[in-house]
Amino acid sequence: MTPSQTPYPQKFMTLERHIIEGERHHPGATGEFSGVLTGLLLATKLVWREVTKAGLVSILGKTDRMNISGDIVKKLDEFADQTIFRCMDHLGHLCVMASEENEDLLHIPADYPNGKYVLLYDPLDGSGNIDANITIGSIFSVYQRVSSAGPGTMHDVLQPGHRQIAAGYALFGSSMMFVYTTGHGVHGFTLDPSVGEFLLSHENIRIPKKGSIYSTNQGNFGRWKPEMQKFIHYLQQEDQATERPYSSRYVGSLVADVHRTLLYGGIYCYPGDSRNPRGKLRLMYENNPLAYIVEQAGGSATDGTQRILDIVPESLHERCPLFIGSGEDVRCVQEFLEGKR
Ligand code: FDP
Repeated sequence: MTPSQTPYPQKFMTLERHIIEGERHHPGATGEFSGVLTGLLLATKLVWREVTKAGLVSILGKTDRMNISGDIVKKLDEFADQTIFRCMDHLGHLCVMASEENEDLLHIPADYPNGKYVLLYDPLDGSGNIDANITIGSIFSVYQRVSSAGPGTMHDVLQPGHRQIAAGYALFGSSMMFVYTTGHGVHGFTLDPSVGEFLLSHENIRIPKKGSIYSTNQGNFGRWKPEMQKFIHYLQQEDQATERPYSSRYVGSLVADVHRTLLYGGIYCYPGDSRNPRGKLRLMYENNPLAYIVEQAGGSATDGTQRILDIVPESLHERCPLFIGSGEDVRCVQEFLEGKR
């Protein structure tokens, strides 16, 4: 049997190979952008290693700090936050970072050079689920700097989501996955722990045009506007032609709920409500990267009034409502929210 006749795949597409092959599509690329992605790969692998030990060691548990959004910060969040920063601070590719866990910009230490990219990250999304051994993940978003040189500024960070040049997430579930886009489709890799490599398992993910699953924290129903309540009632009604009633699924880890939506289709909603008119989710660390990924996969994302990626951010930790998923389902919720149905 010749090598080309073996039962193995013709190409072993590891994540690192995919990143390098992507770089070849950009003549003149310096390798710095690839360096950002491989840095993130190492960082998220280190976080995954710690996540898998979470039930075994004393790292699990709460510290008595709150993050700037008022959530209780658990130890694993801190570990993930610091690990990502330390894996990325010295590479010379970034000029500034910002993390959901830190109030201010994270500057590159003076000992290291500043580069041309900006990294925003949510180190551990869905942290309320850590203690229950339920899927959580890390989300990242990369921009090109707009300032010319030196340390990055707030101006470099506060860019609308459509200017992202890469976004992705690491998913810590029954296996670890790394899903990313650089604007040329969305690709998913699954870690083979026996060799420590990510192998291409989901090539060019396309979200179904319409789904039959909705995902939202329905405990907030009484606080929603009537338009949102009406939309959920609509999804619950019986109608074969439109595959209703939809099924309801809610993990409570945004990254996991959006990952399922990406693969199976349907809609994820975190609307504003009477207590939190701007909802709960953060534009820069959660909504923008996930909107970029879902749009790249053929879906859409809106805050109810405009495309998420067109929102011009005003502050680092601002929140906004999120409706994301299959194009037809997002169009449908939009019509309800605008009172057209
Ligand atoms: P968590 O607070 O556990 O970190 O934005 C964070 C987030 O989780 C999302 O991952 C999740 O979808 C959402 O909050 C859950 O919020 P609710 O408890 O209000 O449903």
